[in-house]
Amino acid sequence: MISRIDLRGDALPEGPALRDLLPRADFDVSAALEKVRPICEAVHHRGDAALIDFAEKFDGVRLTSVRVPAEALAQALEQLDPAVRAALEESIRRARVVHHAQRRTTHTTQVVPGGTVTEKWVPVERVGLYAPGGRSVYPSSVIMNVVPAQEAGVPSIALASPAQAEFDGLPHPTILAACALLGVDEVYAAGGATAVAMFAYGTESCPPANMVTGPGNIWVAAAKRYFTGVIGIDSEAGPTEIAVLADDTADPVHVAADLISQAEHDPLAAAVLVTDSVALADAVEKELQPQVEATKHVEDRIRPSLAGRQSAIVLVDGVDEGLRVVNAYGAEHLEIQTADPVAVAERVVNAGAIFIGPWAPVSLGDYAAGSNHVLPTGGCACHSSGLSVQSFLRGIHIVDYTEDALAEVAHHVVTLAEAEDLPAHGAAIKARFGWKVPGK
Ligand code: HSO
Ligand code: ZN
Repeated sequence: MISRIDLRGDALPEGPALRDLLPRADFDVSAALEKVRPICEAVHHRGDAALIDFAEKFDGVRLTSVRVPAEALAQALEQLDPAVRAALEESIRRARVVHHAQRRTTHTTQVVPGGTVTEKWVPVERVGLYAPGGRSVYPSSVIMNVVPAQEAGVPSIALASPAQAEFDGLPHPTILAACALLGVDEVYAAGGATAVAMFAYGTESCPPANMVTGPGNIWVAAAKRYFTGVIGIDSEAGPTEIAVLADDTADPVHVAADLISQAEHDPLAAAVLVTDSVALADAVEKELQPQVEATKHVEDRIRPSLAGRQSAIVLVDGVDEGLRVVNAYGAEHLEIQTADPVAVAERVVNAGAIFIGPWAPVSLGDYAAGSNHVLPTGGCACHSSGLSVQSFLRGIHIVDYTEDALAEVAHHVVTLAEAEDLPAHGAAIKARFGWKVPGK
């Protein structure tokens, strides 16, 4: 059901060569780019009419309005199962505590007497959040997008999610209910690339946004790439990934359950166990069988995910080598199930989020740890972070120098301007001092 990659014995190769030995799904966003181009152009030129036509084509329902009426949000909340409501509220509460603590304060640095640089943090003015429909209807992802935006102080937050034929063209009711719980009242029935284009260009019913965030399939990722440089995006989220770094102290029942938990998302989801214990590898493999058979999404997602080239059990000589492997891989989620998980986690430099020991499974982080579950996939953890308050803020430097402070450094500025053959830059300094450069 899951392949093995045996990296024991020989010394592990460095950097990219090591990464090439590790499993990873193909997620070719550039190929999808050509397909989303006409969709984005249609939304640009025909606005709401294009959104309505695409909803009919892709979601099989003719919309009367792209904007979700307020009554539909209120009704979805009223009809929400009380247990689900309580769980969502707890998830929101915990996410709020963590993201509230991420807020940044204005900071002034005195560079020289009379010369300061202040960095002030300003939220993006308007963001469009995307919540997928179809296979993945995740109110938890609504929370993970909305809470950091709210804690960052974003004044205008809108959300889009695909129209659902079985709900008369409204987005899924649990998505609507989550929006209502979070106080998001601007919601649109738009899916995939059409939703990203709606936010990027704006339409008759939806004003344009400065930034689009949220998970989605390859079409959402391609649309985000299409608009890169035009609007802000979070990341091009690919299929979810779990890596578990474990030694012989790990419980194979837990490890198998955690691997399956993320394989459940998608046939392309990746589940990778890195271990120095053949006994654990054997036990996990044995344990996968009954657990997979006992769960729900077996044939369409879990089996293809575990059997896919993106999943594997990787055997290594020791925890040190395991660390090199997981750092080369840069997993979206990394569980450490070793004798001393805290010390091991300190040596991890590439991961979207790290889950320590036996009592912090990825599922906890998906719903209710307080951490964010929108995390970099596909190795992007080597250069990017998950969604946070910071994602929705811009830092603006405010430069404030007195005449004396400028005079003190004027000759250096003029020298550098001359060295770069930009005399007008130097002239802007000279003009202030009667064309004579102090100190030169
Ligand atoms: N594991 C997914 C998030 C999610 N899980 C939503 C359940 N619902 C990516 O981090
Ligand atoms: Zn998940």
